[in-house]
Amino acid sequence: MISPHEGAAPGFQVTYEPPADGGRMIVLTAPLTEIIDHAGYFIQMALASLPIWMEGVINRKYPKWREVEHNPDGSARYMPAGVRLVEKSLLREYRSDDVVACFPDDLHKFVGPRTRVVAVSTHNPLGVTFAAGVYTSIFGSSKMPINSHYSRDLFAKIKASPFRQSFKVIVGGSGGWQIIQTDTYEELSIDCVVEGRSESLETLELFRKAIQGEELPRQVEVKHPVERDGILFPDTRTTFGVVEMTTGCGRRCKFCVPDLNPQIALPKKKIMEAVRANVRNGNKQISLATEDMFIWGQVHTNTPFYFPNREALVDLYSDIVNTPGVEQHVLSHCTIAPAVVDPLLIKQLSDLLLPKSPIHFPVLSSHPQKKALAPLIGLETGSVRMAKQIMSSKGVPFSIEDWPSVVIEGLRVLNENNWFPAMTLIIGNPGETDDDVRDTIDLVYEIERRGLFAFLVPSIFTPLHDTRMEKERGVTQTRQLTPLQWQLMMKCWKMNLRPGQYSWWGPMAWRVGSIGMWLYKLRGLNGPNFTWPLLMFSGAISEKNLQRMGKIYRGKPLKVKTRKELIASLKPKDWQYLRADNGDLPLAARAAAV
Ligand code: B12
Ligand code: SF4
Repeated sequence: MISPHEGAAPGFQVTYEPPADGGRMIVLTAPLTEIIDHAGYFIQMALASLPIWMEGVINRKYPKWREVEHNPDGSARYMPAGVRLVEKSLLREYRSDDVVACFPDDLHKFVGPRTRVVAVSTHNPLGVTFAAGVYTSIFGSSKMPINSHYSRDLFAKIKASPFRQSFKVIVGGSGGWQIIQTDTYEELSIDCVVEGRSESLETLELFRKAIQGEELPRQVEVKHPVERDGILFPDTRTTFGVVEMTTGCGRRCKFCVPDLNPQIALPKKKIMEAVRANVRNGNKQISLATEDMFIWGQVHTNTPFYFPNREALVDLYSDIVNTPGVEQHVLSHCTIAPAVVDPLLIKQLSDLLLPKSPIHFPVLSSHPQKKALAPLIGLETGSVRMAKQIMSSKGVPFSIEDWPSVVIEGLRVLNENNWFPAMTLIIGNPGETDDDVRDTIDLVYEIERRGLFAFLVPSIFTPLHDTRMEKERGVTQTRQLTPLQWQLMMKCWKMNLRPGQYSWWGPMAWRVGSIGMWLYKLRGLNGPNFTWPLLMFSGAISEKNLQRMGKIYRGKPLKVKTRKELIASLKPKDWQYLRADNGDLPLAARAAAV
């Protein structure tokens, strides 16, 4: 029996048998809340966004969420794609019995006197990123979303290992920067944070040093492969069947992290091999990770990447959903302008993808089984002034002046084809004025007025590490939000609940629930600016009356360009890239096409 390491946190006073074989030399893991893949994407997003005191809500909805599957040797059956690639990268140099990927609760089975590195992959360990931080801060205790609690729990387990002195802890993944920025190395017992991809030879060098017991730098930045062949693919099962489709984006939004990576469309052959590997290892679901699925097939071709390659996309997705064993397929991220550029592409993708979508929106979908597609799309702002400053190419080939029209027209095309995206909005951008917020409120009301639907996810501006807005400061706490910013936030959530309110008890439950919650906790936390928007959200007083009382701003109708007008606004040099079968071509373009 062995006791915990001296610096271990209280509560980790467990003793256990060390692994009989001395443990593995390199042990890979991730927080449990980032590994689980049943119940779909939404459970992880909820775990990232709700505070730990609301864990009971998740437990009630998904009583089995902590149950995971093991391989016969006790290692993890599935792991986030990031962990799988670290594993794959290391297996270029180390033997497979030197490396293991395991669940946090199984660390003691693999960490022993032979262990030299425990490597942790994290997506969002401290919850200080956009959307995640904001909701926990609305509900209080902003520093402890459920995911963050489980991340800390993982680090505490590692810290408590009786073998802690003989191994190094290396952290990587898209959330590593949160450790650097909050300087939580000591607290979490982390030796080094790696920023960048595991494929890099510098990452291998770091592991070599750690294995030799050399001191590691606190922070290492490693290079991203610039060639598509430099990216590795998993040949074991990944969480949610995530397989990378592209890296980078190309639209150059100033606040964006993934756009800093090179724009690469990964080879179909390798994507398909990774899909089949997932299926072979028991996965029934697949999701292609991308910032914008629509650039795949159009990167570094003679056509600008923002005119999607319809045939290539349809061919790729067709092969994926028709792979024997793939029962479910979920979309990840995309942009909205391609829906305006090529509505027929959206239709063809719907025909292919809806049958395998696990998402059902009974009230919204016109599909016979009420299936829907719900990619994540950035709306960010309805203010053209703001959009010009932070994301001037977001809507290309259309001018950013037309951004509100691109959003409305794009959403119309998507909704008609049963795509009901989750759309993110940023509140409190640096320099955001009341007029900017009013413009965004106008757009949100226009969405409502036209009967369109998107699940609107407002978040508070977070200056993300390394981006061109890293040094900028916006709103930092919910208490600083203005009445208009609060109203925008609560209006989005009110609209999100529309499809859930088609029961006689629904609206009443919300009214009573939200007012009760306000009285109990939220009034003190979020300050006086929150009160009227919350009353609007609850529906206790009608929006008309609240406007009459001067308490809220009800958006004014927007003049929105039709698809035909948007297409007509393109430069003549872009006409050659438009598909005639979508219609709406300007006369001169039609003549040129003959
Ligand atoms: C798929 C995805 C999801 C899925 C699945 C996540 C999962 N657990 O598998 C879902 C929808 C659930 C999700 C949820 C969230 N996500 Co997400 N997601 C992605 C996406 C599109 C792909 C991630 C992926 O698997 N990439 C492929 C793998 C191979 O890349 P990787 O993990 O970065 O790993 C590489 C390197 O980081 C490195 N590496 C990774 N781990 C390690 C470890 C070590 C030791 C080393 C050395 C290197 C290393 O090597 C790998 C390559 O070789 C990314 C965007 C992107 N393109 O990365 C956003 C992204 C990671 N998500 C993001 C966010 C914000 C979230 C949420 C907080 C959103 C929310 N509010 O709900 C939640 C958090 C969930 C949680 N549990 O905490 C942000 C992260 C921002 C940040 N941390 O600063 C990103 C970058 C999106 C964005 N545009 O900003 N996400
Ligand atoms: S469109 Fe999305 S992924 Fe592309 S640069 Fe903008 S925020 Fe980043």
